[in-house]
Amino acid sequence: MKKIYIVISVLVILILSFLIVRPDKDIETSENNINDAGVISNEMPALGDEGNNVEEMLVVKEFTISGKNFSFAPSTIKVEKGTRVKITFQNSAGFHDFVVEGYSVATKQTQSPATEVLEFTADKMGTFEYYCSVGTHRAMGMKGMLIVE
Ligand SMILES: [Cu+2]
Repeated sequence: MKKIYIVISVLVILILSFLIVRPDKDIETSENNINDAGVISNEMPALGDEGNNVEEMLVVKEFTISGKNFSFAPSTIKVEKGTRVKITFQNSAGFHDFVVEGYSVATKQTQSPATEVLEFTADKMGTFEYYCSVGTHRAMGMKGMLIVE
C-alpha cells in the first residue's frame, strides 16, 4: 500500500511540475522574441494568424470603375487569386458595358448615367483585359487590366 502512495505522489509531483514549468517556458520564449527583434517579431505571427482567418472566410474586394468615351478609370486593378471580386461599373458618359475577358462576366449595355454590379471569383491567375464591347470602343481605348496573382 505504501508503494502505491509513493507512486501516486510522484505522479502528482510530475504533473504539477509540468503545469508549473510549461508557462515559464512560454514566458521565456516571448521574452526572447522581444529581445531578438523587438515588437515586430511578436506582431508577425499575429498577422499570419489573421491572414489565415481571412483566407478561411471569403475575401471580397470591391472596386468602383467608371467608364466614359473612351476610357475606364481605374485602368488597372489587382487582386490575389481566389478573391471574390465585386466591381461596380459606373457609366458616366455614353453607351457602354463592362466585360472581363477570360472570366465570362459582363454587364448589360447601358446608356449613362447607369450603375451595374458584377461579382465573380478570381480563380485564374493571369492578366485579363476588361473592356467595353460596344462598337469600336475597345479599340478606341475603353479597356483596362485585371491582374490576378
Ligand atoms: Cu463603350
